Amino acid sequence: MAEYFTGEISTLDDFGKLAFHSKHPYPQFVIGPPSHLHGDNFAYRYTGYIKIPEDGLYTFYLSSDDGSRLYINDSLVVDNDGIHAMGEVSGKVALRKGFHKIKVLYFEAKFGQGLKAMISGPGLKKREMGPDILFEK
Ligand SMILES: [Ca+2]
Repeated sequence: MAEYFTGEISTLDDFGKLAFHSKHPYPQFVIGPPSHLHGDNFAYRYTGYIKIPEDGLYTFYLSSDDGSRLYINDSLVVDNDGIHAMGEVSGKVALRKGFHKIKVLYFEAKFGQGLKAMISGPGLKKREMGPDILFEK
């Protein structure tokens, strides 16, 4: 599930200042419509659950232009906040096999835009998180 927001911010700390626009049933962390309506000054909040295949230490990666953050079970794991060109930041967390809450925040200020969210760990080679391991409930 993705919630789409509009407004001008330069850090995800100010996410609360954005205006809610609409909800979309995106099955993964992608920049989709209706961002084409605005081009600049928009943001997404993606929420759902990730299925972890076995107990172990997992690495999450966010590449974004501009800022992004990833939370697992409401704890910040990857912080790639701020206005910047595409660049990857990662973070590690120990997880049990099964379903865990996942949330990604993303904003685009001006010029180029992009977002890529990946995972690696026991049973998972580094790969984009897709609809086979992401669930709405
Ligand atoms: Ca940008």
